[in-house]
Amino acid sequence: MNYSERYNEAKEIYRSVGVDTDAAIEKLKQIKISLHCWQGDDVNGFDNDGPLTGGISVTGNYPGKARTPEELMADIDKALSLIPGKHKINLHASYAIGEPGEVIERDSVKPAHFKKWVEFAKQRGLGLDFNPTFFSHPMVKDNLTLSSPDEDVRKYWVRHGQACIRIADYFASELNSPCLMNIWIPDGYKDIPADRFSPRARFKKSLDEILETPYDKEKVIISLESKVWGMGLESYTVGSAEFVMGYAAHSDVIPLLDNGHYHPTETVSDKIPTMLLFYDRAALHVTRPVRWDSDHVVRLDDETKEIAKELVRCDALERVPIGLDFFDGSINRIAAWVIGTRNFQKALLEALLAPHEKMAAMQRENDFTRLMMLQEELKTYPIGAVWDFFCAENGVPVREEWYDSVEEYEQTVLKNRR
Ligand code: RNT
Ligand code: ZN
Repeated sequence: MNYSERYNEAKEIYRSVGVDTDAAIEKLKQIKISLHCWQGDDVNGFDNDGPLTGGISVTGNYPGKARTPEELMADIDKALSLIPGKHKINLHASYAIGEPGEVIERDSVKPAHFKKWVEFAKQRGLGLDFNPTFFSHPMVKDNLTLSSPDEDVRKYWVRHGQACIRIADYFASELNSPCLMNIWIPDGYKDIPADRFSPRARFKKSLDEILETPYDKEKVIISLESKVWGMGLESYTVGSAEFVMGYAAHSDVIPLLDNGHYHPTETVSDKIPTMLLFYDRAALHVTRPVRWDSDHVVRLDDETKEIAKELVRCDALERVPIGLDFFDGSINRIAAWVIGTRNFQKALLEALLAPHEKMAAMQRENDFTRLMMLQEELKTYPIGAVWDFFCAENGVPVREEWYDSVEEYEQTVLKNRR
């Protein structure tokens, strides 16, 4: 199939509204998305075999989930081979790799436990991002970690945070690429608390203690992710949006916005331009909430497109690291990665193919009729021809062609994992 012909036609159509498609695809190629390792194994990790806790949950029992580092790495390779561009891998501390029989304690996890991941990233020219894992662990007592009133518990998790900064620093220096280390804690209460102040004061103190750990501030960026509620944590979340905005305003930490972590009518697309007025950077977890923070696979829906538009029209692609955060165990997990990542790339492409300056001028001039007309007409512009060309140029399968190889992988590899 000749993708250039359709592309050239599309190029002319976009040119008529002042959009340069060559520039758009060149820009898209540079945008790194951080692929979350945890879609591959339902957030299990390798450092213990307890249940998933922390107010999050994965449903589905699709066969073939990765059980070992080797399997997870192979699955990531498979997914990356079907996603255009060069990206990053986002790891959780629970994905530490020990010697056979070694028990890795979260409070003493070491860079050495991630040596294999660094080799993996180096061989493929990928960057690594990192997350301390403050969930799915016996030291999470009564849903509390860094805000616990029990000093043994609190201190344990402070040491975990400190250990993770050293690992993030190791990633950045080994790979000579920036590492985003994101802190999210599940701490909260199921029912109406008697004291909302003290847990947050303890969380603040714990963060201060974690951040005393020296690290390369040029290369390691630490973010803090807020949340409105979780399962079993319905009434109170220690790390609320205001907590994160406040802490980030008074420290080197940047805020991270997960679009599943707000009340249903709030939108992260509206928050991005606001945050950019007050913070040098703000990070993202792109996900899809369905009625709650369900972490469904990212679709090419309106809010996803709107988030991408804000990144592009605020010229914020350098200031907003993009990570994905969904986990679905009910479908082929590799396909989930590919669908979600390609969807966010399509959203970015659509954003790059819009004449933002022109439309902003219509808003300034109160020409809202013309603005609505153009916004709607753009929806049926030939983005598909540009996307197909982009995939072909970047050596990945075009349109649904990628699915054949996932099916084959399922038959030859995933089926044997029992
Ligand atoms: C949970 C947060 C958090 C996790 C991952 C696994 O609600 O979104 O980002 O999903 O760290
Ligand atoms: Zn998240």
